[in-house]
Amino acid sequence: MIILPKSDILSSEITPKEVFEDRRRFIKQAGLGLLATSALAHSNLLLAANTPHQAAPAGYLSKSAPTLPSFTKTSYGKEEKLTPYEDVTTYNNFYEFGTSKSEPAVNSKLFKPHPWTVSIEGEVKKNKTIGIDEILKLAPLEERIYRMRCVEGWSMVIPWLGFPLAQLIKWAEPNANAKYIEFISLADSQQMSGVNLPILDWPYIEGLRMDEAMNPLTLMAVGLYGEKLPNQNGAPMRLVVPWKYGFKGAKSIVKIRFTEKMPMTTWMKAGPREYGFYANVNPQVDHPRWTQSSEKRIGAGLFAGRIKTQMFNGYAEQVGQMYAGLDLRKNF
Ligand SMILES: Nc1nc2c(c(=O)[nH]1)N[C@H]1C(S)=C(S)[C@@H](COP(=O)(O)O)O[C@H]1N2
Ligand SMILES: [Mo]
Repeated sequence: MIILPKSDILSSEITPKEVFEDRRRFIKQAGLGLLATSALAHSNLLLAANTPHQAAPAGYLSKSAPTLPSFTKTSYGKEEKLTPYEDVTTYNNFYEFGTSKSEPAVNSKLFKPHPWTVSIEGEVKKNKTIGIDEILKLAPLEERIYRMRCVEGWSMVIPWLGFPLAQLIKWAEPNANAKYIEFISLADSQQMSGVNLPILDWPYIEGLRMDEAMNPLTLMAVGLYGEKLPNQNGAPMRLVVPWKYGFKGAKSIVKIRFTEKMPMTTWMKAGPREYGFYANVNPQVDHPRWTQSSEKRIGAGLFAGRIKTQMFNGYAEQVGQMYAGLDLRKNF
């Protein structure tokens, strides 16, 4: 009989999960986690400066996950230099998995985005549910390269894979009362450590006006860089609205609700003076804590200067007419 020395047993195997999680939190609070994460973020920047294009690593798809159908390339964003894969997948905002940029990639490793069901409710012909595999068959997948501008003043260029949200709305059959659409993210305290903390009023909720939702630019993304969405980017399905600040793009969506009234979103609740419903990228309307006139392009290299932020993030031609007559200072 072989007797294992004590050190061969992982603490995660012998310690109840809660205690194990608590310990990790303690390590973080002691500053060790902080040190490690800032070092990681720093090395990513260096890496980005020297690596023009980094493909998604081979063997990236997990065996149990659905593989994505083939997709067509579109002409969107061909002129833009892509943000390296490494940055897109390690510099994230996904508070359900922690509030620092590097935490989501680490803390979402065991997250299970399959099987996955999305429920459709509110102002619809009838409530229904649809599985992620069926969603993938609703419409042909396209690659769309979009700029993404976070309200915090940084931006990326990401090659998303997805389909126009309009296709899913058509399937959902909203009724004539539907003026707005609400997107609700998963809030699973078992899988998402951040949900146990009062960081935001969970679940994460975002919304769009119906015409914004139907705009051909609005994408339901299921992948990036030619592969299925990494967990930290909102697997298996997240919203992408390229002319709005990044927080409009709700991740890991489990529910879509059509409403007559403008939905109250999570960020509006958290800070009504700081976050409005529209959240259109606008270099002329500053956030109380950040200038919106310029942005830092992530992965552009350590010495790259800030670049000018464009009205509607550069998509004014495609979306500007939807806001004719709306005071964009009041409706920020
Ligand atoms: N459910 C959920 N969705 C979310 C967030 C979040 O914390 N939770 N963060 C938002 C913010 S602030 C941004 S900038 C983008 C970041 O997307 P990315 O990590 O894929 O770049 O996701 C948005 N969607
Ligand atoms: Mo953001």
